[in-house]
Amino acid sequence: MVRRGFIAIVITACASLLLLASGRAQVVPLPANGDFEGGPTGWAPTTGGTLTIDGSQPVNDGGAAGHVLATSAGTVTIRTQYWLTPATPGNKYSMSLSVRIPAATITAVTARIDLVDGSGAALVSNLAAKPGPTAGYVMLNVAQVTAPANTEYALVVISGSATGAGARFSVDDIAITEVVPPPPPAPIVEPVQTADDTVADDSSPPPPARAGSPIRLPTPSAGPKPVPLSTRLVNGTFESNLGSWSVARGRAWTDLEIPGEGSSMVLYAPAAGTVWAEQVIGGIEPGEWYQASALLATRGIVYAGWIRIAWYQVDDATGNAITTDDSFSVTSSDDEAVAAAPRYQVVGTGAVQAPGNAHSAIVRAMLRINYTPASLIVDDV
Ligand SMILES: [Ca+2]
Ligand SMILES: [Ca+2]
Repeated sequence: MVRRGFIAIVITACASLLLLASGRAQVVPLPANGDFEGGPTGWAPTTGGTLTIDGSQPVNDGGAAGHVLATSAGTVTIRTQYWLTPATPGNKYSMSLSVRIPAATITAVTARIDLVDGSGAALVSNLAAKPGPTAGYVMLNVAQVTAPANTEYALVVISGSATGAGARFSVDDIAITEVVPPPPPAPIVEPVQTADDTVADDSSPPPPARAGSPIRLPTPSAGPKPVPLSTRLVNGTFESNLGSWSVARGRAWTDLEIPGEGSSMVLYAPAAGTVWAEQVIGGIEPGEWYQASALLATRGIVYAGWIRIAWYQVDDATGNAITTDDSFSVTSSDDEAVAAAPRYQVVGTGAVQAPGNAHSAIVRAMLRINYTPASLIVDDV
């Protein structure tokens, strides 16, 4: 599957070589709503117990997490509906999630990513385990695995070893990262653009969907032009400091970070986890096409920085989101974190259709880090 939609607008030839050398990473929009904000969507029946998705137990972020309760001693397992997460042979997949084991009645939680064929049979797997109990939520990382030929989907399996009925653990923020291998040396990105040029260029098409993705619908070629949510946002350029934005976890401030862009938001994550800044948008037309984009740059080792649209049924974006749409993500490795020239990238959701019952949305700039503190520079949302 060709990932045509990756909108890396590379500022310098040097940066483009870096990008080609490291492959292209994105957080796969997990159809199984890995943050559990979309209710039971995407989860298959639980074996050995029950799965409750709400805020009745502590959550890692948002309003809900997945709470797994064992009904007997042994293994209690939740798994995704694998056919909702297409995967591509040759691409590399890794996974992170947050796990909370409140008591020693769960002796360990294991998380597994299976790359499966069209019938759901596993071709290759990788897993990570976390012994319990844990002090609050801790991050569990499943190492990268390469999808073999015949791979069609990725399946997420999370199990707890229970000493008896009533043992419980919680899961939140499951994210799969897909790395597309570098393409064969061919078209070198020409370029040298200023940040201003890249932002002014609205003519480039939005990233198309992954073929077969049931989540992100492709833009009908002759269909309506998506409404840029930037036209609905207040202070998307951060020229009024953080006015109209609210910050969840982490911290944010504004500073002169990108030449020619004036004031930008610096979204800072002090420890491993996900932080974000968000703004509510009312007056969403159900079924209308929208898009959101932003100019992003990383500071430090960033696992992923991206833009998310969360759709809500009520007018004021309260309660649980119906579903979410994510842009491609920016990332930076150890090497890139110390690169002299900062890279700026425009990422967007592409044209996405508001659910038929959506009346409001929240646009979020999201930052996930796994290690040391890092920042995401955000502008022109
Ligand atoms: Ca959540
Ligand atoms: Ca600005």
